[in-house]
Amino acid sequence: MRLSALLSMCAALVVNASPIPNFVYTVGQKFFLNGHEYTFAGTNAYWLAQMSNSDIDQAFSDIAASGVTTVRTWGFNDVTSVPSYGTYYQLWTNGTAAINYGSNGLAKFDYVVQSAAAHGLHLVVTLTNNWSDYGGMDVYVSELAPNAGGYHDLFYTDPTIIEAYKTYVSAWLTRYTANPTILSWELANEPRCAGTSSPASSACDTTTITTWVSTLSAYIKSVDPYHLVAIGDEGWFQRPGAQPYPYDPSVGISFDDNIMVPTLDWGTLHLYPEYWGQADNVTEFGIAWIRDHATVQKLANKPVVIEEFGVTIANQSLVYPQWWDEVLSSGLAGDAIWQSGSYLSGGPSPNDGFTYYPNSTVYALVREYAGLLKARG
Ligand SMILES: *[C@@H]1O[C@H](CO)[C@@H](O)[C@H](O)[C@@H]1NC(C)=O
Ligand SMILES: *[C@@H]1O[C@H](CO)[C@@H](O)[C@H](O)[C@H]1NC(C)=O
Ligand SMILES: *[C@@H]1O[C@H](CO)[C@@H](O)[C@H](O)[C@H]1NC(C)=O
Ligand SMILES: *[C@@H]1O[C@H](CO)[C@@H](O)[C@H](O)[C@H]1NC(C)=O
Ligand SMILES: *[C@@H]1O[C@H](CO)[C@@H](O)[C@H](O)[C@H]1NC(C)=O
Repeated sequence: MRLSALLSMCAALVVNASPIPNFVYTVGQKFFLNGHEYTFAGTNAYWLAQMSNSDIDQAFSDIAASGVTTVRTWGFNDVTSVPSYGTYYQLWTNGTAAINYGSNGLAKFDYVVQSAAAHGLHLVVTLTNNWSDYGGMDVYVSELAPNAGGYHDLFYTDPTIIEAYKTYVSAWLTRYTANPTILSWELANEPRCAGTSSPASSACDTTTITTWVSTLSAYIKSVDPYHLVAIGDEGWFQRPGAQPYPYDPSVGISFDDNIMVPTLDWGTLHLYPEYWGQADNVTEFGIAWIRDHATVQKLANKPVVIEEFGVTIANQSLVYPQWWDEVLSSGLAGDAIWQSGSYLSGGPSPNDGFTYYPNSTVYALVREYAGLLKARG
């Protein structure tokens, strides 16, 4: 543990020795851009690439007006047949993937990047999903290891799947290597041993995902040394003793271990207390969750960001300010609320119960707290 902490500090120093102009980089627990502190005040909008170009512009315009600097969005959609509508990046046929470079594929994402830049925003791009929304890990497993028991965690260990994922990731890395609008790549949204439609094998434990994170983040750095890399995980702990479930050694992924991987630049956590057995205690649980990750941020000496959070059962306008206050006072590097909404040409953008729109109380709070985070530094 000590050695890996030391290695990660050395890696940080090497990166910081020559920051690339216009690329966001890290020094210790903070983000920087062109020699100035970069405020990671963010939001999520996974659906951006599914919209028309004018709707993408509208969404980024609303987001920029809320004062945030950073938008997290999906860089994946794996399909097994061509959809009648919408953007996809990889079409699977009988175990072979074809990357879609067309106007409903990576060329569409070019517009997302272009519009983000035009609105002065940076992007965090996540490259696959634990969940089966937009394909994700289970598509790789069913296409490439159809007779191996269907275990979700084959995604992290099967050599053919690892190569296929590297091939996909490299298409993104090479397309955007020189593009500073991308702040960071993320390996996966919410990786865990178990999947939506597939179980975990008995072999999957925390070392499974830590090893995968180590391999894949090193691979990304080898192809694209300019962009930051994070996981995109929920920040689960593996703490001994009687603990609330997100601290409990049952989920199979360890924030304490993963943050020490030298080729990871920053740490991520999510916060959904009502889905994590904490429905009676959403505010207090969230405050403790943020504080405990800020403690690890200091130990690891890397920025840590609460890059998704939400609650539906309580008044968001009362809960979120208490969570943001803890971000500010704990020193946690940044935040990104789940999720931004806009009124678009075809109606409101998707609302999963967490979406805030430009005329809402939460939108005004996003703006206020983005300003407070910038002022804190
Ligand atoms: C992956 O997806 C399914 C969601 O149904 C869950 O069963 C697993 O816990 C897993 N984790 C997530 C969402 O990160
Ligand atoms: C895929 O496999 C099925 C069943 O073997 C076959 O019928 C089909 O032609 C194959 N499709 C392609 C595009 O190879
Ligand atoms: C609520 O969460 C906090 C932080 O985890 C904990 O200290 C407290 O005991 C919890 N309260 C209840 C009633 O569960
Ligand atoms: C939620 O809190 C906000 C801000 O305190 C308040 O304006 C609003 O009326 C509350 N809404 C409900 C439904 O309690
Ligand atoms: C916000 O604007 C939308 C679309 O114009 C409208 O339907 C909604 O009622 C408004 N909500 C509030 C809280 O003003």
